[in-house]
Amino acid sequence: MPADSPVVVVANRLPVDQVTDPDGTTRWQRSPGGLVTALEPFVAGRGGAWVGWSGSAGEAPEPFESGGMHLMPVPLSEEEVDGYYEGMSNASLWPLYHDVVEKPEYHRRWWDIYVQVNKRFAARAAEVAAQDAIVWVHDYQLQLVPALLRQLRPDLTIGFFLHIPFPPYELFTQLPWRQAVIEGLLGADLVGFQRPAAAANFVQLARRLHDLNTRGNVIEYEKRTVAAKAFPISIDVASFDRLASSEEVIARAKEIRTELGSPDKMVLGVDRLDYTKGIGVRLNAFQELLEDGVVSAPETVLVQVATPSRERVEHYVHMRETIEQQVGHINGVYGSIAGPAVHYFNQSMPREELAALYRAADVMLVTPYRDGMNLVAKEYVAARGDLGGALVLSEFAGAAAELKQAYLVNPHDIAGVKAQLVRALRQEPADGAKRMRAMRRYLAKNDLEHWASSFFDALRAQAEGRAGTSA
Ligand code: ADQ
Repeated sequence: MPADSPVVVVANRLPVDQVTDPDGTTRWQRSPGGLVTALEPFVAGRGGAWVGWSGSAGEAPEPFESGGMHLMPVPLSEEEVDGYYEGMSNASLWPLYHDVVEKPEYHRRWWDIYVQVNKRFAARAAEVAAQDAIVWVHDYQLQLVPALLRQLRPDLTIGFFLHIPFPPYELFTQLPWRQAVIEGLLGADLVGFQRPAAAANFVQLARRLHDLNTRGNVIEYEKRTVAAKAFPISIDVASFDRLASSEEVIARAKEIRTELGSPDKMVLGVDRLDYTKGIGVRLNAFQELLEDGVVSAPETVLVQVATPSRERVEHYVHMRETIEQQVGHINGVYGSIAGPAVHYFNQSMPREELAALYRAADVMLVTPYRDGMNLVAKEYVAARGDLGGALVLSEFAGAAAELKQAYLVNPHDIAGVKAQLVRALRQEPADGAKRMRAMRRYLAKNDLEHWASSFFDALRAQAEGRAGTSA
């Protein structure tokens, strides 16, 4: 592949998944995620490239074209998937960056492999980027890429965006390789976060760990400046709204209520099965409300959809067992022949079905202990073109700073969660509609396109500033 891409995205995964058809042939299919939708317009159609892992261990396929983009697969061996992805990324950095909700494990072997894999991603990006190209690196798996890439290609403009929270000094400094990670990020011209507090944490770490001069959100580093700023991610609001208002989805939403036994109230949770998401908080609050007799089943039911995730990481295996035991317990005590109190699905669902569930639910419960943003909360609001429903949202999700009319909760305070859930269940329709309208108005302006273009604009401005200083 020639080194001529003016825009390069570097992310852990490629924007396509390999699928096998019934006749045994394999092909690449565009991944369903929002990131792909957001970035495609900036990359496709102008010779842009995407560097990422294919999702399976072993040799990587040759570079190929898809959806108007050059795709550059990065190979990972079994040992690298174990050390870089499941180990360093998901068992060290993920829990550390989420307020150590689970205890992070630190292993020197994982770190060495993380460094090795980050070098490979940087080398691939350096190969495809045109002179003075813009490179946008994503997320906690690739924090060393900005500096490694700058060493190889000082001509590039490099942006980095972290999708998850960034911890304060007091937590981050647990990391045995804390200086190397900050140095890695300082290779970028612009470092984007979900929340301003995360950007401030990064600036403070650069100042205290590396003794650098900082002015507001700008860090002076090696005769350049690095800006740190919040760019709260969003969803494709209009398309989700359209989907959820389609006749098929509205009909399916009615059908879901009927299939559930026509309950008076339906409460919903939708998450990746992850310990940061606070699924246990919801089950505890709902169980206590049943115990207290404040709600009863099957008049009020909880539907929890939890997509299987990271099933080879030990914390996740244990958490799944605990949740499934609790669901079993609640249904054993409060279910009846008429149906269970909690409908639990350990499945991934198509977008249409998710939209119908959102549309059917009276209350959406989003209770993470810590979450960079939480797109489920935004999807729920986008789906409620009927202005129905109520959102109960953790203060510790990035989305809480934007969806201010939600019923906000502290997930560590079960009494508070119960009280807000009851308020949401009993809200006056007019009050609910007012809250929903305000949140929808905000989201309509702050959609995914807005997120991607603000980041690119800020990155280009940094690049122009750089050119201006060196001229
Ligand atoms: P995630 O931790 O994966 O993302 P989130 O933002 O909630 O969390 O996104 C989950 C996505 O998966 C949503 O689009 C949702 O619809 C989908 N999903 C969840 N359960 C599903 C199911 N059962 N079936 C099908 N789809 C399901 C990370 C960070 C977040 C940040 C995003 C984007 O942890 O804080 O918002 O990146 O930056």
